[in-house]
Amino acid sequence: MTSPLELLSVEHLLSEEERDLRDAVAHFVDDRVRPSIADWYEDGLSEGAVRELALEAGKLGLLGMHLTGYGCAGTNAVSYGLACMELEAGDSGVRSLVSVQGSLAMFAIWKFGSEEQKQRWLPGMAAGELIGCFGLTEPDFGSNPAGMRTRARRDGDDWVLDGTKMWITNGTVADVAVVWARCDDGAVRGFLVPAGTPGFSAPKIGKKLSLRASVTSELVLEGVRLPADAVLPEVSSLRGPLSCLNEARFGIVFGALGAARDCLAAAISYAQTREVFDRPLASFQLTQAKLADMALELQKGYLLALHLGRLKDAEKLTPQQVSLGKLNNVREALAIARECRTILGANGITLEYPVLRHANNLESVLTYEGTSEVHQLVIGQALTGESAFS
Ligand code: TGC
Ligand code: FAD
Repeated sequence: MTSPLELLSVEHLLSEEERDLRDAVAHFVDDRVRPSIADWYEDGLSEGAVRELALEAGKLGLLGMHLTGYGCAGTNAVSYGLACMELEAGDSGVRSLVSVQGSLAMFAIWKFGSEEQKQRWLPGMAAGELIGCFGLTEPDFGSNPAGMRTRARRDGDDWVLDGTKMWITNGTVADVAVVWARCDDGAVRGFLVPAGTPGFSAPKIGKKLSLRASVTSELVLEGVRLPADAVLPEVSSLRGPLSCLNEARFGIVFGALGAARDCLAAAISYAQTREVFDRPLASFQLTQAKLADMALELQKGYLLALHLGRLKDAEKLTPQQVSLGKLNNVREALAIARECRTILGANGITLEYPVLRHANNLESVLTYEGTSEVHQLVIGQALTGESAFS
C-alpha cells in the first residue's frame, strides 16, 4: 500500500536534514500528543498542559525555529513548514501553540523589537519557559484590524492602554502579550504587556466546539500603564501585525495538510477493515473514488506548500502567494476531513478516531489568520488591481 503523500514520490524533494527534522517532530507527536489528544480535546487543554507542551517543544527547538539568534534554531522555512505539518497531524491546537509563539509573538519582537526587548524575552520564549500571545483581533474588528478601538496614549514617558482583544490563543497562559493599539498620532504600534501588569487580565473563553486542545482568551486592558520601553520601536503601522501574519499563515499552508493526511490515513485503514455488504468498504468503487480524489488534493496541496516554502527560502515569497496557499490548503483539508468522516460512518463522530476532531479544528483554521474570504479578496486584488477593502 502506498502512503497518501508518497503516490507522487515527492520525498526526494526534501533534503536529508529536512526529513530528519520532520521525523523527529512526528515522533514527538506520536509520543506526546496522540496518547492524550482525545482527553485534551474532551476536557479542554489545561494551562499546565500548555506549559508542559511548550517546554517540550522548546527542547526540540520548535519555538521560533525559523528565526536566528537568541536561542532560536535558525532552520529554513521548509523545515518550519514540515514541523507544522507533523504537529497539526496531531492536532491543530498543538500547531497553534507553536505558530502563535514563534511566528506571531516571537517574530514580532524579533523583527520589530529593540535589542533589549529581544534579549529580555526571546531566549526564554525559544526555550518554552516563557509563553507569548498576540493580540490583534477585537470583538468588533477581526477581518478589518484597521478599525481597532484599543488605544495607547502617552502620559509623560509612560504609555496607557485601554481596550479589549478577543479570541487570543494562549492569552490566559501567556507571560507576555504583544498587543496592537492605535496611538494618539493615528499610528498602530505593538506593545509588550507582561502578565500581572495592573489593569490587564486575560479571561479564558469557554464553550468552544473547535480548537478545544488550545487555550483561547479575551485580553482586557483597563488603564494599563507601561513604561516607554514597552513599545516595539521598529514599526508604526498595520504592516507590523500583518507581517507577523504572513509568517504564521505560511506555517498553516503546511499545517492544514497534516490534519488532512491524518484523516485520510484513518479513513483508508478503516475502509480496509470495515465490512459492509459482506466485503471490505475499501473494495467499493465509490469509496475508492473518494480516497483517490482526496489523495490527489492532498498531494497537490503538498506540492503547492513545498513550492511556497522554496520561494520563502529564496526570499521571494509574496503575501498574495501565502494567501493562495492558505486559501487552497485549508479549504481542501477541511473538505478532506469531512469526506473522511463519511467513510467512518457513525464511528466518525467519536473521539476514538481523529477525523471529526480535525474537521472541527479546521473550521477555526479556515477563519483565523485571515478568513477564506479575506484571502480570496487579496488574490482578487492581485488579479484585478481593485481593492475590495477600501
Ligand atoms: P492595507 O491598507 O492594504 O495595508 C495597511 C499596511 O499594511 C501593509 N500590509 C502588509 N504588510 C505585510 N504583509 C501583508 N500581508 C500586508 N498587507 C498589507 C501595507 O503595506 C500597509 O503598510 P503601510 O506601512 O504602508 O501602512 O490593509 P487593509 O486595511 O486594506 O487590510 C487588508 C487585509 C484585509 C488583507 C488585512 O487587514 C487582513 O489580512 N485582515 C485579516 C486579519 C487577520 O488575518 N487577523 C488574524 C489575527 S491573528 C490570528 O488569527 C492568530 S490565529 C492563531 C494561530 O495562528 O494558530
Ligand atoms: P469577521 O471579520 O466578523 O467576519 C465574519 C464573516 O464576514 C467571515 O466569513 C468573513 O470572511 C466575512 N467578511 C469579512 N469581511 C468581508 C468582506 N470585505 N467581504 C466579504 N466577506 C467578508 N486573533 C488574534 O489576534 N490572535 C490570536 O491568537 C487569535 N487566535 C484565534 C484562535 C481561534 C480558535 C479563533 C477561532 C480565532 C482566533 N483569532 C485570533 C481571531 C481570528 O483571527 C478572527 O476570528 C478572524 O480574523 C476573523 O475575524 P472575525 O471572527 O471577527 O470575523
